[in-house]
Amino acid sequence: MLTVYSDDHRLHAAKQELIDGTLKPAVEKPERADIILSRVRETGLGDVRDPDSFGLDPVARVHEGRFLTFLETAWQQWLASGRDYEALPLAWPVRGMRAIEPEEVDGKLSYFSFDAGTPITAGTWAAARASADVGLTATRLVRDGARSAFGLCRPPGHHAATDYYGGYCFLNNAAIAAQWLRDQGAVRVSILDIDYHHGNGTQSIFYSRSDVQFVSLHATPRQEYPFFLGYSDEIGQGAGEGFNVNYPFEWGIGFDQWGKALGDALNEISYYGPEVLIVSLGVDTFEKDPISQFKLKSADFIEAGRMIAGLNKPTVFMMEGGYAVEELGINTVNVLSGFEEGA
Ligand code: FKS
Ligand code: ZN
Repeated sequence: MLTVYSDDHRLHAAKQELIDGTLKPAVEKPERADIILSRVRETGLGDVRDPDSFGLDPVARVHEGRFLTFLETAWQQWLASGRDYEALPLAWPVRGMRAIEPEEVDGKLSYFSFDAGTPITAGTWAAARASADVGLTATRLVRDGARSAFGLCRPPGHHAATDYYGGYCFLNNAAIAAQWLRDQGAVRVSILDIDYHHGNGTQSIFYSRSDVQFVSLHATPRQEYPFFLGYSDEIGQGAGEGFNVNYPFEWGIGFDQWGKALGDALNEISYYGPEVLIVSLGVDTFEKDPISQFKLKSADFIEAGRMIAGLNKPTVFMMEGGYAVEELGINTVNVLSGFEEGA
């Protein structure tokens, strides 16, 4: 399996993030991609190549223009307003308030985000664009006939919606790739999201559509971030009804339950019959993940990869979360090599 990787992920390196009510060293950090890349090389998974630039057009098919303009200019605005640390939002338009885009950068940061845990730095926009190109390049390999490819995306994407960022995500790499496949003529695309957190951004982007199916296994929003989406009664709406499938779980589950749900999810996808499968691959379901509460073991990721291969679909893997840095490379590549064994 080929891996697509860009060094430009380094341009996004937040020093700190808001965790447990205090600023702590960011868990979503460049070392994550480094360790995955070295494991890819160590295990001989396959060659590693640079992404090609797809320009902004495929990105603008998913995200709103004013949101993209904001991301592109946010750091300059932040500097111009006299700050030079990291840009964070502070207040959101909740029930009964007015969602009107403010003029000042502090207001815009809030308007275009949904959490305070996602800092914008000098290189965030460049890194996010490179990450989308990584996902698109991997997707094109599969469109051109590869059985599978791995987009080592960083920053991740599944929490980003058409017009807001959050959860360490700025551009929704998987959604951009799915839309690109549709624009290239694929009739149906499925996105299987196995990150520990619900992919609220991806769900919301395709919620009213039948041409992209979204299937997600994640921690229940009753207990876990992103808290406000991811329940099992979210099945899609209008033309999209029946094409959104959520499997929320309580804290503490292991592979017995998770693996069973994965089997079920794969049946749903098989029944839908996509031309291509995109996997939003997070390994923060791991038992030692520092911010998560599932109990998957390293060997379970091999089995998950095998099961996904059993679908027998052209498959693009795109990196999302996973924060147990020591085992992050092993767990990620376990999914990919399990897939190759199963294929
Ligand atoms: C405040 C703590 C809130 C944010 C968790 C974000 C999870 C991100 C992820 C992704 F795949 F997008 F990277 N926790 N800082 O793992 O879903
Ligand atoms: Zn996650």
